[in-house]
Amino acid sequence: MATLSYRTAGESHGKALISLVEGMPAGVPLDKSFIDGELRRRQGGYGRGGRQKIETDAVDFLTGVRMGKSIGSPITMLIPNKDARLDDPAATPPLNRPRPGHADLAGSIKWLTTDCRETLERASARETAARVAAGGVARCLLKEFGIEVFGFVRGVGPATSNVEVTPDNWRELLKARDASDVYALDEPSGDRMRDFINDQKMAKDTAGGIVEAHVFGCPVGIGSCMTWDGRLDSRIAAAVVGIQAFKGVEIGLGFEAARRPGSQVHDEIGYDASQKDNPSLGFVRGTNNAGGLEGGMTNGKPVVVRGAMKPISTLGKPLKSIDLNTKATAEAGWERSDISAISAASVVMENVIAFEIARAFLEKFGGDSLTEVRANYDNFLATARKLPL
Ligand code: EPS
Repeated sequence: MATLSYRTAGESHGKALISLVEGMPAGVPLDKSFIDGELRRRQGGYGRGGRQKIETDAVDFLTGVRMGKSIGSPITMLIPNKDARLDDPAATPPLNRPRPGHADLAGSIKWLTTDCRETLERASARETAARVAAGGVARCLLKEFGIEVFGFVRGVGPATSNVEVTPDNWRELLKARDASDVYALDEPSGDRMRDFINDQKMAKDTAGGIVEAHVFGCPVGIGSCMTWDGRLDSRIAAAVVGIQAFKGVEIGLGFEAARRPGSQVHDEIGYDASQKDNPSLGFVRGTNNAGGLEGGMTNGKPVVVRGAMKPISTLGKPLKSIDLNTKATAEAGWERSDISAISAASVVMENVIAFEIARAFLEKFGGDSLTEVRANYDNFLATARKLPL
């Protein structure tokens, strides 16, 4: 049985994006309307550029699915690009003036060219549509076990929301997020975020921000402390900083934990027999500063992750750069882009995290079919409830 994994292919203005997911057990209902809904949300958000008016992203399942369910074979999804023009040199002209912050300079030197075009076509965040599709497939599995993921925008520039997210209020907050064009949780902070984006637009500048995701319903014990790359927090961190333009990741209290004494960081442990049938097995905590992960394993509390996205590197008022052909000082190149893609980034982050949760989930409970996975899951929880054995 293959480990759950995915690959993407495709350029921003090539024919299509492709997402290839391997290792999904047979029998998992794959909800195309849910996955397409996530792709639509990724296209949305306040401050986006003209590209999203051209595209209507949706997946076409090419392989691995029969009658709406996985059959255990590799799953391929195609997302066509309407704005395909990669082979037209007039429509995708060379870009010789690298944008500070983009992959342009490093990529051009690496591939021994002075045309940044080929690097930027693959480096573009358009590729995140394929990651969202892979995450969407993973979430179809997680949903079978009551595991749900909620992502939103915590802040844009200096505008931040202080709304607390809990297992009891997140469904209400999801409605607020879906009513917000910046994907914020409350209107006053959403207004401030929008104002900051507007200010950057007026100044021909760009905005970054902080996105947050909460994963509810994880059983205790997925991930492992046995190897550095088996730790679920190390995988989540890699998946998050692997998103285009992400520069930082925090789990639970994150960097704040380093500033406090231990007594104000660690989540005291209790037991509540009335909750023993939950995936948390009844082990309760008054706080969740660990963000649901201890020793690289889920501890029964929600997994909480924040990611920092830098501002988009294509500026309407370009920064100083050079012409790679002459080495003379020049303004950086300009391509159609976004003022802010932070709302889209929240959708990408929640989906790449979902994929890592699903991967670790199948490492613990894996089987060739959903029926086998369910038996393994139920058996583990039933046995853990009997402790001490
Ligand atoms: C994006 C598509 C791109 C950009 C943006 C994100 O489309 P285009 O280059 O045709 O306008 O809008 O990409 C970047 C911010 C970047 O730096 O490449 C998308 O679909 O998310």
